[in-house]
Amino acid sequence: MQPLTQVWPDDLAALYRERGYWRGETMFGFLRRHAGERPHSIAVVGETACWTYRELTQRAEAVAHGLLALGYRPGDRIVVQLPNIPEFLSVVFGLFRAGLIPVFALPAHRECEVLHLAARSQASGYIIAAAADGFDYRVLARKVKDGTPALRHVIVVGDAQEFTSLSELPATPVDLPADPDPGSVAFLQISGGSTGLPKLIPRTHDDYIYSFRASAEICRLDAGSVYMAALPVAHNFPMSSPGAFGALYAGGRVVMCPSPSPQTAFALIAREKVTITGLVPPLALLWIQAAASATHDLSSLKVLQVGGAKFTPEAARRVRPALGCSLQQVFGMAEGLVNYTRLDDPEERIVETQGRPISPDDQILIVDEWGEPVRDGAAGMLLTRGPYTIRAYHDDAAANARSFTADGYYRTGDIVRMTADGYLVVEGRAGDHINRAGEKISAEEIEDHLIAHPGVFDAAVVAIPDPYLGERSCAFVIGGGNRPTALALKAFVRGRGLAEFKVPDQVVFVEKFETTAVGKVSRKILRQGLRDGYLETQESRS
Ligand code: OOB
Repeated sequence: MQPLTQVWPDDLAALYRERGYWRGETMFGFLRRHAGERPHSIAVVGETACWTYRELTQRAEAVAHGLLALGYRPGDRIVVQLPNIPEFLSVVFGLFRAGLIPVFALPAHRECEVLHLAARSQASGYIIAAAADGFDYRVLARKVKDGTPALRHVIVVGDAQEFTSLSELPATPVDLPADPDPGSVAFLQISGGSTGLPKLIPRTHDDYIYSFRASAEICRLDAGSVYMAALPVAHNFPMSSPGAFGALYAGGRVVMCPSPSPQTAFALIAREKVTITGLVPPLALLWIQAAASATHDLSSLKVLQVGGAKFTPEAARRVRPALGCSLQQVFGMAEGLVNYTRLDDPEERIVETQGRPISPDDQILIVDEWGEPVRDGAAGMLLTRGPYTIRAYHDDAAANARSFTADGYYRTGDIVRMTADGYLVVEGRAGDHINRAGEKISAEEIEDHLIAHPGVFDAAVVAIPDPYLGERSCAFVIGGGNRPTALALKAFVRGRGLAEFKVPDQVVFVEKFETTAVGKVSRKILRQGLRDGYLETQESRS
């Protein structure tokens, strides 16, 4: 098996330890500590379940025992695709306890993405819920199993059918392994993905715990805090910024919200007295709108975090009047760096900027296209390195060569500028991806699927500004002999087993793509031209 590593240069690793960022704790270790210190405090609440720290820890240990009894060994990788249910935590902490490596898939992922994650991580297990949000994950699991010979078990929360039920894992007594090295990789997170399919991000116990411990401090979480995971909790934002893990680290309570719709979420906020939650911009807009006629008591909510995509100042200004809570902007990435506006920042800074880094040792470079630092206050490409930003993706030499500089900076692909007081403002992206309501879509990946249709000669996918989603996807398509209708083409892409959010929102057929005199043009310039041309036509129409 391809070993899992994440290595910082020795001098920096020593500095990060000396400064107290990396404290040698492990993911299961901190939960066990809480189970000892606050056994009867509530750790997690779902629609139907409610577990104390002791119960969560015991359930996690049972999962660890069961998986080892099935024959799994420390270091084995297990794809986890679970919705926002308490079992997400018992499973993931169970994997940590057994020394198994969770590979996080989002509930929206379908066979294309899951097959890729399973293959790239060399997974031998796959943990799903029977069904969620009207989708039967066992149907997906059959396809994933067929395509992944190394997959030994599919483990199901709920009715397992032909698979293994989580509640019926073998109870044979087995020895649990010793705690892992805190510098070792704890799990594989997935990238927002700017090119191709999601890349795997190895995060260590030390670096990840630092990121959510410090995030919890910035957000002033304590044992009285109630964090609601409204976004899919496997995503880095609701998981660790400060997210479910940060809330647990602070000894607080996690509420698993099955849907971010105002209807479901408002009822849970009122019932569980939620104090903080996080949303992507389109959902924040929806909540702002719905709050006007809401009958639920939302007065417990102190902080609404918004991140994952740019939140416009106009929308940001509406949060407090509509929801009666503070806004915190969060600009982060699964690769590491997370920026927050601080709770005591002046309103203008909270509304106008995407915050500043967590750590005094987050190094930020803003460079021009030649890699030279821009002048103060000018926009440029954001590069970063620091105590919780990765130095390499797992098993992907090409992506590593592209995404990291020789001296270890991660090229975020984001265009930002820095204010005089050190806050970042996101201006756009250098890459070719569409940020659809916080879901990142790779233009390249979708073009590949479109071109696979026999009636498609060529395709270019671009981001079009959208008042609700921030950006939506538009596929420009040159038809071949038997040109499909737009609807048929969307159905074709959907049929290839992609996450629904990746199906182009719009398909525009064109005769040809403009090329330069030499007949060559980079797809990046091509996409830009198509997008600009399209936007101009729309303007002249309106
Ligand atoms: C978060 O993580 P990912 O890995 O899904 O996506 C990262 C990318 C960033 O590089 C940037 O392009 C975009 O998402 N982004 C934002 C943003 N927050 C993320 N763009 C503009 N404004 C923002 N506030 O999306 C993520 C991870 C941890 C915390 C928050 C978000």
